[in-house]
Amino acid sequence: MFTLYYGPGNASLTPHMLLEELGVPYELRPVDRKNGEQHQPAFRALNPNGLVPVLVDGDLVLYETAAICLHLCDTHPKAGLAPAVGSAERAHFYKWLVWLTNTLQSALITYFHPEHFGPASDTAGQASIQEHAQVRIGPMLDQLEAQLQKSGGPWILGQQYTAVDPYVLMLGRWTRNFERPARNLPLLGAHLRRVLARPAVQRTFEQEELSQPLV
Ligand SMILES: N[C@@H](CCC(=O)N[C@@H](CS)C(=O)NCC(=O)O)C(=O)O
Repeated sequence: MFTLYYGPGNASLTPHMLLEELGVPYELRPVDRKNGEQHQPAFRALNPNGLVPVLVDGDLVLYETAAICLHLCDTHPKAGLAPAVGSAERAHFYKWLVWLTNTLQSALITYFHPEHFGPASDTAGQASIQEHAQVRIGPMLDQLEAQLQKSGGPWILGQQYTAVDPYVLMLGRWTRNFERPARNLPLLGAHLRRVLARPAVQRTFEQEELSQPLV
């Protein structure tokens, strides 16, 4: 039995979508971020970074979204949420998963947490950090658009739906209030809607009570 520590729409959304996709038993444990539960000793004992998600699988306590995705793929190989180990497709799968977590997600965190990069009291400075983050993120979304063109879709890697697809939906969703959101790119927007239409994803969004616009 898995336990997923989560916050609605947070980085935990991808592991949650994967758990629903796998159809395995799991328990959801909300983290009260508004009241700083992520900084309390009990949570820090699970993740010393004070960040969600955390996945507990028996004696295993795991943090970092991409690591959780890989663990879920590895423990459920028949679900086909990752290409075969050793294949070129698997190598590209690793590349996209790592790029999503350390490049696009990281740039999005700059946008959502400008106070990590300059004094919160400097309103103009904070706005400038956010503006620059949006400018940096634009070409990253273009890369996803180009990959869908190259792979021919319907999924990021082509014919196989893998863990990178819900990851792209989660991060694409985070751009929903941008001047140029992910949904406005033709192939990427269609991809987000395809992922969103999956029954497992619909169930996840309902459970997290995510409101419109969904992407
Ligand atoms: N690299 C981490 C980042 C996770 C992350 O940034 N989580 C955010 C929510 S989306 C969080 O828990 N923030 C708590 C805080 O900033 O205090 C991962 O992917 O697991």
